[in-house]
Amino acid sequence: MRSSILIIYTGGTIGMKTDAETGVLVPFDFSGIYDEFPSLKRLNVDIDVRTLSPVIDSSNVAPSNWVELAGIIRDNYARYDGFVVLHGTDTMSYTASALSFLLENLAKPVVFTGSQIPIGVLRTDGRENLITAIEIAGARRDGRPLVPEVSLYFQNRLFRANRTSKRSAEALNAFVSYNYPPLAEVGVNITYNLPAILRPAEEAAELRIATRLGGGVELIKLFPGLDETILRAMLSAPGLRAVVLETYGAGNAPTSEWFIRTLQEAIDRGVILLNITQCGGGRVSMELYETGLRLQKCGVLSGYDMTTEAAVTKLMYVLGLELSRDETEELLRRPLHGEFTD
Ligand code: ASN
Repeated sequence: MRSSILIIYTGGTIGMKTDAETGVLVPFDFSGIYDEFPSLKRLNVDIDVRTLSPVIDSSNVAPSNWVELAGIIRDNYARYDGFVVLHGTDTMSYTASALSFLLENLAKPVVFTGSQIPIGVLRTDGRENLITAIEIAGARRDGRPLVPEVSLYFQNRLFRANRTSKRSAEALNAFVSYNYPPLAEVGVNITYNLPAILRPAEEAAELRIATRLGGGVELIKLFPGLDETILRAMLSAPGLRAVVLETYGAGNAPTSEWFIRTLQEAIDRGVILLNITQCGGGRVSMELYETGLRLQKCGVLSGYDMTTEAAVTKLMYVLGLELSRDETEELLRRPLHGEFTD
């Protein structure tokens, strides 16, 4: 049985090609995808393309784009078996993480990909990324999709999207997932890691999307020498509702009196503090050292082994639900879409 796939092109390097006459980079027209890649006809999929207007470099992506993307997927959900989102690499992990929260009850594949070299340049990595992402989005076994979650495919590996980060502005294997194994590895064959893939709780449940993301989120990365006045100013910013605190190692921070007091005052004013580690790999265990325990005691929440991208977008999603403080914290304490291992 053929699968039908909707490609949503948002912008980024993958959508550029060299103009044969002038030699400059011009946008690639994905609606002519079969002319550019006749070999796609050999895949067992029917492809439609939707191009966002305007297409954007992913540095210009804003939460409103995430809501727009979620809306496109919802509006086309019944008509397609899977979705491929082509996105600039710079903020792809943010968008893909956000979509993992916004798309509630997702039971079909949504595969993000992009490229480091434009698709119309001879040595591009985009061609393989695109073709394999399409194949994965359409892959089924016994009539059911093999990867019914939001994923990110790049350079031979398929990851859970909300576990990824862009790690290189140069390497073609630009994305990492330090704390969760690949959902699939691609060599001569595509080998799926089935036990690692999320299964929808209720396959027949209707796709719902959240359409509001909360503002007032701040990201603070600790470093030796962080100034009291600056930290106090950051934690007193008007409209501040939640902070992702990137701490050291296993969730550790200075024990100095002023530092703890400044955090405590923010928490007492109702600001949520979520502790993640600035190390790429590993997790927050605030009970391990005195330097973590002090944070836990003043009400800082553990982000376990979450990426910065997942922590920021999860906070926006949860704040957008406008729940009580207790309900908000309850959603932050448990993984909603496999974004951390507790
Ligand atoms: N600046 C580009 C973007 O993120 C980078 C890329 O796609 N490789 O849109």
